Amino acid sequence: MYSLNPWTGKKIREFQICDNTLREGEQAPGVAFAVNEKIAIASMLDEVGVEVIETGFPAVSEEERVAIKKITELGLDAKTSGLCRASKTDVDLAAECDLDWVSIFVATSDLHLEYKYKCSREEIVEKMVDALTRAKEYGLKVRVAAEDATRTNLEFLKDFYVSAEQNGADMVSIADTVGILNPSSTAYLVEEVKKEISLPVAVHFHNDLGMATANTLTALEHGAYQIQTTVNGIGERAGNASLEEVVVSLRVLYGIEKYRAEWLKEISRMVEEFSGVSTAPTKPVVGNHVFTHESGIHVAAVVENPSTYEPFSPEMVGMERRFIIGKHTGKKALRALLAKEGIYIEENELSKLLKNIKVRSGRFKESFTVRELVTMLKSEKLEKKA
Ligand code: HCA
Ligand code: CU
Repeated sequence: MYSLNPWTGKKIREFQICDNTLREGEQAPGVAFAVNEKIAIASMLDEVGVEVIETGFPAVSEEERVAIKKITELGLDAKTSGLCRASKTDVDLAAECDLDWVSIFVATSDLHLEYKYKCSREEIVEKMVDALTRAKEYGLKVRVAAEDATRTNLEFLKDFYVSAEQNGADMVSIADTVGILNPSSTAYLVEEVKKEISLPVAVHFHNDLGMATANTLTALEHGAYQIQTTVNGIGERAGNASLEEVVVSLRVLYGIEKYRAEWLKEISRMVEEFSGVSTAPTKPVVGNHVFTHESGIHVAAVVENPSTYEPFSPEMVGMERRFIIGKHTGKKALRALLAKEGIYIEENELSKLLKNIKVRSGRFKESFTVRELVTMLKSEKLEKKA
């Protein structure tokens, strides 16, 4: 079974989402989720239907392990995972948390080997194999992730994955740690890795160049199995591929409806509140401007048929459509918006009203929602103030 991109004919075969908000998202500057917040986010991710939840980084603290255990005890449909360095101690700590999966990550690029670890490629492979072996002894499923994979010598990267496969890994993972791939380099790299190994391939994209969502979809088209996301795209620096963008793109571009998109606004709001990281009004899918129309030309058309200027409906993602009346409002749009509220005014009154609105919005940068305008009309405040 696969889904088809109607424009390109590219197919997406079976895949899963691993959401990383609770681990990578928490690495965004200043973010630290309380235990009850982690539980609430995990439960909501389960509602959305992601297949795997990366619950945290067990070695971070005792408190982190308590939070992870509470999540694993919830009995969610989603599988749980936790991040470990390539260290037996990290794996031992993860093994206390009743997780399904561990993600063992280690950097593979010469840059990281020289400046971070100060060790050789061979030593890195050895460390990874030691940690992997330990995790398999605990009966855990293991995803072996190459950090900074996208700046790693390709031959060495392939050897690294082959070692992981030969030593019992269940999945290998490409981390675009500093976000330097674009869709065509993503396609190339995923295909090269898949030529070498038969394990499922995971991908983890950072958004430093704004490519994370596009790369994620491209990786799927080229055979990646697990894609990683975070809610609102929060994560280190510019963050990661965002859950909302990925879920909606899968629906709009490929007709994949296995995730409950109607929870996306709710989970976005929740993560905004708990993380303290606010979402830009222009943020795709969940930003406050995304279903707000002001231009007269647009409003008049949307009143007739919303799909003229909306690629997907606000209801699909738990949002609402809004109309703003201001400098760019036209007479036709204003008449239509008022008619929707049961208000009909004569032509010359309508012209006067529109003139008033334009003067006010030009002078004072004011704009109104339809409800505000109706209230003002009823109390005649608009006339008096202008
Ligand atoms: C990090 C690690 C990681 C790991 C990704 C993964 C990355 O640098 O914090 O689990 O695949 O981006 O390399 O988030
Ligand atoms: Cu990351």
